[in-house]
Amino acid sequence: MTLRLLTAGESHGERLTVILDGVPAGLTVREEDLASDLTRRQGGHGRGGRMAIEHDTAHIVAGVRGGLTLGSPITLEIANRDWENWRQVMAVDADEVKRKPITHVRPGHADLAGMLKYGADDARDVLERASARETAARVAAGGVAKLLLREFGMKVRSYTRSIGAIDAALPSPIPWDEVESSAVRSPDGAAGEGMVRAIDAARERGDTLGGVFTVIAEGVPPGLGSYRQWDTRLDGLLAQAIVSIPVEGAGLPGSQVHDVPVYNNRRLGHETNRAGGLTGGVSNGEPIVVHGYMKPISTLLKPLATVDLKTKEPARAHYERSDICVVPAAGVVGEAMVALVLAGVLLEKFGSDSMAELHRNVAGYLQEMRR
Ligand code: EPS
Repeated sequence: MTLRLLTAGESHGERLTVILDGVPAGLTVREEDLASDLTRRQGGHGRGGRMAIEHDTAHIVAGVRGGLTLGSPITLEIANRDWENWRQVMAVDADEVKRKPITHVRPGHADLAGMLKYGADDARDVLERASARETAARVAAGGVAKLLLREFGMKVRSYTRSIGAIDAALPSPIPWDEVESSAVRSPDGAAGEGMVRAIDAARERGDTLGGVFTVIAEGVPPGLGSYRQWDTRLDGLLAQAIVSIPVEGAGLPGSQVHDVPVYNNRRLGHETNRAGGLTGGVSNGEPIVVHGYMKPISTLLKPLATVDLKTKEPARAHYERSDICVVPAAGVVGEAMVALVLAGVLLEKFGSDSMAELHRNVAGYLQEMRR
């Protein structure tokens, strides 16, 4: 991969660290450009107590000088404010660490599989890294990818399509301002209110809710990704980043599914965009549409049944604190992952060390296409 992302950090450790390798030299990146997505990720009705503690900001520690990227790996750090309350539990030093093993593994979480895999006897050793807290690091990196894509007129946005059993009606065009002011990032006000009520009802029951979010990338030029190999297809890369790209027409005949090409204003396009901007694993110039399906959070206020791994007796799953629903936040994470994948395939196609070179290559390609 041309653009590589590595993250490190435990949920209650000192900080999250991000290394984004492969960004060309000469891209303007400022800490404040990464702030708003980190704040958006923390929001949404249904979040738990942790988000009242954290105030996620990305501190740039490498790869940028005088406001411009150097072409070297970009390193970002996000502090975990909650670490102050976990210093002993998470201490690096053997003399300082305070252990209180968690053995009541949570159904649906990585707890049990991770303990078996690593031979751990404390689920804390697994859940700290498996926690969705790591998505803050992805959103910070995605912020850099979005800055790169913005230079070429690409925009990556998302909305909540459903939470629990409540589906949003999808107005066209999507009212993006309303999405951002909605408590659940819904494009449909009435459904949004229903989603808030559903989350409150789940909270009352001690339960959690999942849902579906949709990420839309606009301004994507045709020709990104490739059908050359199975692992170069853009739909496959996006699926890996988001898990699910449902092809909604799977149950319909071809005559009702495929998008008819049209030539308008010296530009080739399509009458419809049922394929979600991807044909043969390659961007086709229409907006790219990705739906992410999110299961409900595994930590339930009213814990599910489990087994105590120490006594092997039936038990109630571990509960510390949790969110009720994070689908609105998941959309923001989805944007970050889509932006990272698109920035990766853009760099792969137009491979360059500097932004000036990249701009020249993209402009030359687009000009050639219009002939
Ligand atoms: C998260 C931080 C976590 C959880 C959530 C995501 O904070 P804490 O565990 O301290 O409450 O709110 O993680 C999970 C729901 C999970 O199952 O791992 C965050 O920053 O998004």
